[in-house]
Amino acid sequence: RKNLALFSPQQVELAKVLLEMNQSHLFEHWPEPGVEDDEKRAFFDQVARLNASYPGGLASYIKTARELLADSKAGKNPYEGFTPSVPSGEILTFADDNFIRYEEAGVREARKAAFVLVAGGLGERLGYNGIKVALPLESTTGTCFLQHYIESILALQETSRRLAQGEGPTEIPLAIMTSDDTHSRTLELLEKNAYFGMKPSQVKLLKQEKVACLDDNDARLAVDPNNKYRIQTKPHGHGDVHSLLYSSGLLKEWLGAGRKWVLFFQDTNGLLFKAIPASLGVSATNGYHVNSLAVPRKAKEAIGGITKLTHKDGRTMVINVEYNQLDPLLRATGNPDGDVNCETGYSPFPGNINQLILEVGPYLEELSKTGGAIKEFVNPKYKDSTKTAFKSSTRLECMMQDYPKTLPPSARVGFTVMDPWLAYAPVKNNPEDAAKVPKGNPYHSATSGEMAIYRANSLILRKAGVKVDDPVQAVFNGQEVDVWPCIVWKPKWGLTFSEVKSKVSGNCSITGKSTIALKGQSIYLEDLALDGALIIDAVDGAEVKVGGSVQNAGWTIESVDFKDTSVPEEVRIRGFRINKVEQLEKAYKEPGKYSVKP
Ligand code: UGB
Repeated sequence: RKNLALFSPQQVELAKVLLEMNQSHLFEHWPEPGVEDDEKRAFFDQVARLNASYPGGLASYIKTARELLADSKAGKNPYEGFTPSVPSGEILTFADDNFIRYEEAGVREARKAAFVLVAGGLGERLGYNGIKVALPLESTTGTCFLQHYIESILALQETSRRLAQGEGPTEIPLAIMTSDDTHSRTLELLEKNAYFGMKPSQVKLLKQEKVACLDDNDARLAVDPNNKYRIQTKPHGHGDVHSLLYSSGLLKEWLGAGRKWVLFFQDTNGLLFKAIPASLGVSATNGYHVNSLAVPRKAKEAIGGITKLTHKDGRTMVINVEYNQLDPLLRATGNPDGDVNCETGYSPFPGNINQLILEVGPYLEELSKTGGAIKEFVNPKYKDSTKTAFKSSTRLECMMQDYPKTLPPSARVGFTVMDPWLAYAPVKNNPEDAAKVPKGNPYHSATSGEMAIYRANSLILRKAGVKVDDPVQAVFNGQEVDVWPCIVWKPKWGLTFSEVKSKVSGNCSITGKSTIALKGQSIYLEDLALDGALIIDAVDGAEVKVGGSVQNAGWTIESVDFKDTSVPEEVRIRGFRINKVEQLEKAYKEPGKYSVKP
């Protein structure tokens, strides 16, 4: 009270809110006026930020925290009254007629899309020191995830624009959710690389704020151990993306500009854009308000399961059940074996890859009611079974895939299951943890993430009629992987199967030791027999026909030990490097017609 004169009326209001919410301990150690006044004011700056960035403000945060902490103490099951069952959704098979139809529909819709990348996470499981979007998705070209994502969106934009013949919006916007942990490094990466070819005005960065930590079951806010004038904060989770899109006005802007779809995606999945056109086609064709992308899931794999939940009162919803909750939920509802594979070798519950496609209109309508608030959870680590004290402070968390939880039963919520090799290869686990993954389950490491790119591209070219040798097995960083030829291409070379197919003709073959990098839109493979390394770079407007027999010593893959700190971190986490022995390399910098025929 003695300090009150130091503060603005808004700051006094915030102090009142805190006192009303039983948070007087925050001021207990404050000295007399005149001592550390700037620090006291800085404390209120932080409180104002915490208050403004949470739907309903701090009072609402504390109230929800008390309720959730009481439920947690009582051991309340969040799925009380619900029985899980396997939902039905759209199951796609790469390159069949149905898939091609959906791809065509998706590409047509793409010009009405907006993309949202959630990249605020530190990636604690991976333990990489940089930001994850700066990691190369493969080391043949060294392209990083962010570059690949932007180039994929631009390729989609170009193809969609051509199909629409200039009608409707032409630029596909990209929003990136960052956090204090990733914001400046993400911006720097974009600026240093001229936004990887996207217009800077096309990209919007939305920074998520952390939320206040809680010290006890009464939701007393935790004082930062390093500064008594700060509240300790921790990340709130990827669910923040909804309130940010709403409060920033971006969603409204997108709807006003005629956008129909928002596509959410995560920081490290190098395969994702191969699945985007077809799944957007599914959304458009089936009129889904919510479409979650999924892949067959191995039991106990650390990805959530898409589940149909039926309540005793008849309510149903199709929702992600997070990987640590699926097994207990199944056991508690008459499935004593819990989360196990069925006769297909996979869990019957499709695996959530956290790629969501939402229809903008109904999405904005829903957020206008909720302000973007997503159902939260709390996960305190208790000191003992009395559940009265925590080992360390906790906080509320939320997940973006929980958005459908507040939707009315009339909402059209669906999902699309893709071939696992086509759609999902995240880089989430560090080498030591990946090596411990049960045999047959995906590693989700930098090693498997890169190998999955080569496998998918090999399988796509096979479908397009190219003879590609079988893979060989190798072990890197303790993980057994299939090594396919290192085949990579820029998204503009072929984002859909039809595009890839249109660029390949005659009898083409690629041997197991080969590498091919196609960096240009109009590169055509005609009767190419490749046994070695071939790199073609062509500007837009340069049409290059590549054929005949290309043979050289090629590029080899050399093992690297992840403990060898003399090797850069992004190389050693994958356990190998590429040794560029010999290659045929051609670059075409001027438009024109060219032919490579050694
Ligand atoms: N992220 C943020 O932007 N902000 C945050 O505060 C936290 C994360 P993780 P997680 O695909 O395998 C999810 O940590 O949360 C971003 C799904 O919940 O990589 O353990 C972060 O930058 C799960 O159902 O994953 O698990 C990253 O881009 C399953 O689908 C993204 O959010 C799993 O992903 C995901 O964060 C999966």
